[in-house]
Amino acid sequence: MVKPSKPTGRAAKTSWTPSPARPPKAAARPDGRGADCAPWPAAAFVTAAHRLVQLPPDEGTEVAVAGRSNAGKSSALNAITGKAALARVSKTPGRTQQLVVFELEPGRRLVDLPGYGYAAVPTTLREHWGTELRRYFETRAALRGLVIAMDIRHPLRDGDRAMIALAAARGLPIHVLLTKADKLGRGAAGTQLAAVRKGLTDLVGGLATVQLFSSPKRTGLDEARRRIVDWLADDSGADVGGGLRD
Ligand SMILES: Nc1nc2c(ncn2[C@@H]2O[C@H](COP(=O)(O)OP(=O)(O)OP(=O)(O)O)[C@@H](O)[C@H]2O)c(=O)[nH]1
Ligand SMILES: [Mg+2]
Repeated sequence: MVKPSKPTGRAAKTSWTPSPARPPKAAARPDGRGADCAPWPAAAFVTAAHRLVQLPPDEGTEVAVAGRSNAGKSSALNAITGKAALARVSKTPGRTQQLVVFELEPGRRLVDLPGYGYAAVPTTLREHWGTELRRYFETRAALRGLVIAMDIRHPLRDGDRAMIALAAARGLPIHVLLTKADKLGRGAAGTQLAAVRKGLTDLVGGLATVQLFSSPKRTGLDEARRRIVDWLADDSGADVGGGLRD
């Protein structure tokens, strides 16, 4: 067996050379396409709105994020923005019952919609959000797309379908994150991904896309970020009923 020789001569003078086995970390890129970079270093909470009139002015662009209670929406928001404490993660379902607005950069927002499907939310509050969300989708000119977090083990429930219908009624693109993908094996996750893709195609044709996602394993971050970056960059005007009037 040949022993590795000690560094001598010229090689010994070199204090450090990068090992080809461990390439340097990818630099952060503003478009979210880096290996594991946060594309919005200044992402910050703006407001929690109980009514649409409390939202920031309907200018710039925004992406709505929806999901059943406990689907992993807040965890996904934190992972995608690279800010561990941006949205509140809870073990108690049904905590987020407001429109929570985060600004990623000036004029580019994420809007965390109230979680649905949680029985303990009072009926009056549920009705309130039924009405407000419908108006939000019908009138919000800045809205460019809808991200829906669905637990990979329980996808496409009634609430998810209702959200999809709201977005599709306006021709808004939809991107589904199959969250908690780490809870299934690779094969089962792939099977579920294919089934949901088929279900979405049956519902809204080419309007919806879907991917695997896991917050703790950081699976699917780049794909999710890319989708959001692309939507937020769309500065074309939206064809809606003229913004909020009250
Ligand atoms: N294993 C696993 N657990 C997750 C994942 N995402 C979220 N969780 C856990 O699921 C629970 C709910 O996560 P949240 O991110 O608070 O879910 P949410 O959809 O925002 O819930 P509400 O706002 O209460 O409706 C927490 O205990 C998280 O740690 C994931 O990708 N994998
Ligand atoms: Mg939440």
